[in-house]
Amino acid sequence: MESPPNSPDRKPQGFTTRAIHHGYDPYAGFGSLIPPIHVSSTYAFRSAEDGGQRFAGEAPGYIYSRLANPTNSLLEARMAELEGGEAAVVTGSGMGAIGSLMWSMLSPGDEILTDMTLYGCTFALFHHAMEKFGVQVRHVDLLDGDALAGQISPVTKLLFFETPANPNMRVIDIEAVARAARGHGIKTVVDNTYMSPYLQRPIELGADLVVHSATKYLGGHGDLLAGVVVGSAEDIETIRYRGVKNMTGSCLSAFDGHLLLRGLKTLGIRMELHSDNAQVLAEFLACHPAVQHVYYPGLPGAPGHAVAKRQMRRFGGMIALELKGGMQIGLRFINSLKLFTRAVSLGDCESLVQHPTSMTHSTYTSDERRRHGITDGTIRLSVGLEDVEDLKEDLEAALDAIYAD
Ligand code: 3LM
Repeated sequence: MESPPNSPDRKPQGFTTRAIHHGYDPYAGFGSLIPPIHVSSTYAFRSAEDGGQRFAGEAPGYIYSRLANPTNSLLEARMAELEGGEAAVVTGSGMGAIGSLMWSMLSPGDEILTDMTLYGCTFALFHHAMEKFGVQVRHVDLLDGDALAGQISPVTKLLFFETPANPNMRVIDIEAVARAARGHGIKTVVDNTYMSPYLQRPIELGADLVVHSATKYLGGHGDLLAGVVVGSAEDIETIRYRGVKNMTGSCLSAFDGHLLLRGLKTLGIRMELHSDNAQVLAEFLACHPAVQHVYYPGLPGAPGHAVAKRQMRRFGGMIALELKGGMQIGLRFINSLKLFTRAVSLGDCESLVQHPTSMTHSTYTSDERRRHGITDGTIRLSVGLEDVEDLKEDLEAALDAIYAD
């Protein structure tokens, strides 16, 4: 007799099967194929004592949706499964996830080590908020395998990085860096937003915690803001009850939890198509005479190509480029595009283009951007799911217009 879909004696199922089915039994309850959206903000206690016991963690049951919600619990179980962690907590945005993690795990006097390049608001959280409350932030070049050991001190608590990094596509060797950090008793946190668990699973490579802006590929349709942290059951409990519940209040609406469950079902096929399209466009851009540099780990000559091949399934949908002539030409190029939409965010079906210096990374001063490897001429493309010939034609027309001048 065949064992039921989620039974432990079944052989591991593929990524997309789990993204569609994990943790939900359609035969239970009313038999609805699609999990219900639980809209309740609060939950009835059977007795005063039952309520007290739930608060004390001595009885099971929901209390209030800022702590946990049944729709979001399913999403959390699915995200933990897909990232290979024990548990997960979902939040109201990616910054809600990163903030809840940081505020609950760090104290004044602690130090966090991080790579040179970070998404603009993460950089601002670290330098404009955490430092204000006595947490030290130090940047290390994590592309240099030996740099980390020399920077760790007795107050270092966390190591945080994005790979590939937003916006310059630096590829960090997760396994090597996590091994070095673990040797010093430090937890490694990876922002996996650019990849999604379909393309890269940092916990399997030794990281302790993974964060996402679920606004991006996980949702996949540009219609919600959300975040998630995945890690050990103990760390997630701390982040949920100290960080989300008491410090940030950054909980997720069950309606958005439902949209995320829907988004996850097509994550695998979307990431395949994002990767197919981006590879074609990166190769096209790399050969165009108007282009100075293309940063895409799927190009054989790219600096992170060897590490990327080892730790990613495919190379994803994000490309950074610089044009000959720098920022002014770059802005003209952005303005000439017709199918790529001028907008921040990423991971949507629609292809997007933006200018990090004046947009996503304007939280850095120009001096900081120079020191952290973000050039003014950088243009970021989030390659969507449109037909690749149409995208190529759009890029080609905009570039040819510039090159003809
Ligand atoms: C962006 N990024 O366009 P939310 N981590 C990474 C991210 O790229 C982001 C977050 C966390 C962009 C958003 S800029 C105003 C728009 C690697 C977000 C934060 O809080 O869900 O936006 O995630 O690069």
